[in-house]
Amino acid sequence: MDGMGMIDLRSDTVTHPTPEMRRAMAEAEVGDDVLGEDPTVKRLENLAAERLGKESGLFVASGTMGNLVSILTHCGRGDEVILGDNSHTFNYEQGGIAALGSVHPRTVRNRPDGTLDLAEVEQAVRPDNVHFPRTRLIVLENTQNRCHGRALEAGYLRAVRELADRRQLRIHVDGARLFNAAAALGVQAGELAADADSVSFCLSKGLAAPVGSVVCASSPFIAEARRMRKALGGGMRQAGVLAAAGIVALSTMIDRLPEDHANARLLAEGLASLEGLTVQVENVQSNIVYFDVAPGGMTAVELAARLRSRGVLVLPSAERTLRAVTHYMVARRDILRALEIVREEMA
Ligand code: TLP
Repeated sequence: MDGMGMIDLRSDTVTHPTPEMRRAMAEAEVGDDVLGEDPTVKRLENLAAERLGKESGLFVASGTMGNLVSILTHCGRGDEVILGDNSHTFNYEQGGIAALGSVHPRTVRNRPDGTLDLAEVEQAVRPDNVHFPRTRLIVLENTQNRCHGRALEAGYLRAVRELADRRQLRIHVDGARLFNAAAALGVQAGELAADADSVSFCLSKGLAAPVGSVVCASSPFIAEARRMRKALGGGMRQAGVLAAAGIVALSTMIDRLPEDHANARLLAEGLASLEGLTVQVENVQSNIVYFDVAPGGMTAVELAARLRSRGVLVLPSAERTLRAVTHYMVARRDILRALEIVREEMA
């Protein structure tokens, strides 16, 4: 529950910084990071890169900026990127890769488990022909937000890597919730980053930092990405005050993610047992729960409004679909309370 007494399940982006983060922010050693002089930003970038087994890291303002900077570093004007039709980059980033980078998006269907079918990806790769754009990059999302927050396994990522190598393509992973994926699969995040050329992950979602994401990749790639970040207006000065919270996020918030996943399961099972709601409980692997209202009854917007009036916030994501996301500000008892309220409103 938050300070206003609301059970806010709209997203894990609503999380507030922890008291330890606020202390670290107040005490952070800072410098001008555009001049390469902020020791706290450097510490965060190194820590993140180390965690993911990459050479270097780059602190960026958001997940959107992490994807944009990465894709624009991989691709030039008119290059094509293959990405899922349910990916965040294709759906929720304003088409920034096209608008700002002249990068051409080519979608391949996301399967319900979040993966792209390898044969379909292979078919989407352009042959060398004067009529076609050049395919440069495959973008994967882990966890896959719109596919129930499903986690992509290391074996699948390896198979995409083989395809990419064979067709001379690069791979970017939008790992906004990469640590949730690792927790869901019981592996280290580095295993899920190993086959990617670049990975971005968010500090400001389940890890509860107030702001920021980190892109991790080889040092030459990060040097180019740093130039791109500056061009996009993302060069930040005494950003150590933000990075300090990110360091606390990495060191204190990862090990507790399984709690959020258990709460999401509890919520999914509870919702599934209610008349008029359907949930694909078997797909709930991480902290995201999608649930559908039956045709004929309330719409998603109507149910969300009713729940809001009772202190429970969820996100309508389609006509009859709602999303609930668990995080550290929602305890098990809040889930039980939310279920009770949904039950009453559905009755
Ligand atoms: N997702 C937000 C909304 O934009 C939908 C949310 O509440 O889930 N990649 C993925 C997979 C994401 O889910 C998000 C944010 C981003 C990138 C962008 O991160 P920000 O919001 O920091 O730009």
